[in-house]
Amino acid sequence: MKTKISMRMLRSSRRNFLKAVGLGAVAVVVPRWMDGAVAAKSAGNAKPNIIVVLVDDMGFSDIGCYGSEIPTPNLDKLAANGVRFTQFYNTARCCPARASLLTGLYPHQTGVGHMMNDDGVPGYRGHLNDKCVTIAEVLRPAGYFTAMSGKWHVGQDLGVVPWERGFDRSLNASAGGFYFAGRDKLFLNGKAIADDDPVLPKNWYTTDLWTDFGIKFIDEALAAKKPFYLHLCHNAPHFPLQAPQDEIAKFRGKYKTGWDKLREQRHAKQIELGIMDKSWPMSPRPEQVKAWVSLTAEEQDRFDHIMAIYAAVLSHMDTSVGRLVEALKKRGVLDNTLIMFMSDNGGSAEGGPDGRFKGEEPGSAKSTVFCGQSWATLENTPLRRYKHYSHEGGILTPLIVHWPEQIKTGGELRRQPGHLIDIMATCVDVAGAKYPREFNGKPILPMEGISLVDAMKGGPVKERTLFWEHEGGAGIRVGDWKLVRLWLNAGARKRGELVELDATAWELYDMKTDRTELNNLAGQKTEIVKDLAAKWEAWAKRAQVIPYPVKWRGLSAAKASRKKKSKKANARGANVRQIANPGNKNTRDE
Ligand SMILES: [Ca+2]
Repeated sequence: MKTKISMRMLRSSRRNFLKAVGLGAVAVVVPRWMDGAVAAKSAGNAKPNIIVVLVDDMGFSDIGCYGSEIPTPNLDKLAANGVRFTQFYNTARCCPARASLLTGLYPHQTGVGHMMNDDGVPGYRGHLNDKCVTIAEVLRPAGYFTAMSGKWHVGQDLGVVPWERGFDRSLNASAGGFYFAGRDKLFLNGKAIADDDPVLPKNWYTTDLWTDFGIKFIDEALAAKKPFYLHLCHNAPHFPLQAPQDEIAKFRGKYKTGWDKLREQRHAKQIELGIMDKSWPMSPRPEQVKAWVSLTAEEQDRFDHIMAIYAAVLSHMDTSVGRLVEALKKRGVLDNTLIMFMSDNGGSAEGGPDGRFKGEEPGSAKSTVFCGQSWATLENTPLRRYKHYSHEGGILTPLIVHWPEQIKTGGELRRQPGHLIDIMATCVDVAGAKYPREFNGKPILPMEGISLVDAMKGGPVKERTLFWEHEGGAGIRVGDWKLVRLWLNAGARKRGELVELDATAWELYDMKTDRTELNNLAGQKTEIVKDLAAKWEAWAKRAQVIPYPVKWRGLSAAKASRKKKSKKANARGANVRQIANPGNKNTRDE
């Protein structure tokens, strides 16, 4: 009955709509973009196209419209004509973030709780399982042409590939971490192709390659007269950082200002833009990161060169976004295309405080350059911590949303919290698609996220609880309360980023007054800590976060390290835990 009424209201667009969906008299879900006034305007138009542009290891403050000095005019333009979210979250690491984005579930529910190793327990199989569906698998039956280009990283080596998970077209690599030929195998629509295959441009650079094929696939969609979903996953700006030498040269010398001053500059710009509140102080420079002025001229030059390469990688990525937007405009489909731009995790401290600067001609295919912790501290201004962690520096990303037909209030900020799990629900909403209960005869878990369409337009989002877990590090957010812990975080310990004795304890922060997580209230608000910790524990069980893999090498190493630290702490009579950590008991069984 509801459907009938809706369809009567939408009489003028009914025929086109049904034609587009490829359905006859079957009951359909009416997409909300056709509601009321929108329906009149959209009558006769095609369904909206959707593009997700995902970048890799980019920090919260790295683009101009979020405070950076790196020129990103094309992204800034999208922001000026669209909206920017100030509290949009990812899941702190490449594989889990991609799994979550593609499926609308928490990563562990899809089997990708960590990276691409099959660790034998449901949350850690190293590939997307059969309890989830990808956005492509959901939008294809709704009439969409589905395409992806770039880094896949949800289990190709274990047999989970884009062309079998809903994508009509794909040019992809199994993982990322490369910019030039010779580093990883490419697959075009399921077929492995040589780096010099004639179908590819000569001397390709991944950022351009993914965009070029994205545009090519869009052309195929338009020729097929279908709306499209494009999943465009850049390698940029993940290490090893590589970019054309003339572009690197443009930034050489500019980073001799150093991370201390640049952090202050970015922070001031964020306050001016309204991205950050001036009452939230900047997180202090971590003790592992040296004061810029204490470095020798030679050290400063080396660091300047590293950051010049990073800036060139990012700036090139921005140019490619500009080319994509221009291509949409030329084809007359920009206004009816929802573009969402985000990063899979925060700036990366991998490589340690010094980063890495090895090989011939830094920035070339023969070099290995990592920003490292010192520059990552700038990338995540003004937040604490990095990729891997559930503190804001690890999980907060810019989200730029551009959709001229629907978002008319260009340049505004959206302060409602959102998460990668929301992208599936948003796509389902925008496309008028139906999220399945079963797929290929297998029951599918319900979506965890909510549509952000109302939030994009300035409306509220339903209050809900958001959760994080990665390598034992964890977080939960309810309203403005955020409980977060470092705990085992095996990789981080190995890299020497964690110096805290008391890494097992939960920390509690009020996100309204303390976005930079500097005032830990766990000792004062013990009831809230207890309540949120119990909620986290219940989620961890429900979402396959636990049991942790018995032989998970990271956890084993961390456990050993934790025991060692514990012993030392006890010898000194220190109180190792503020509260009992319910997660611990699950690893005692190892
Ligand atoms: Ca990443």
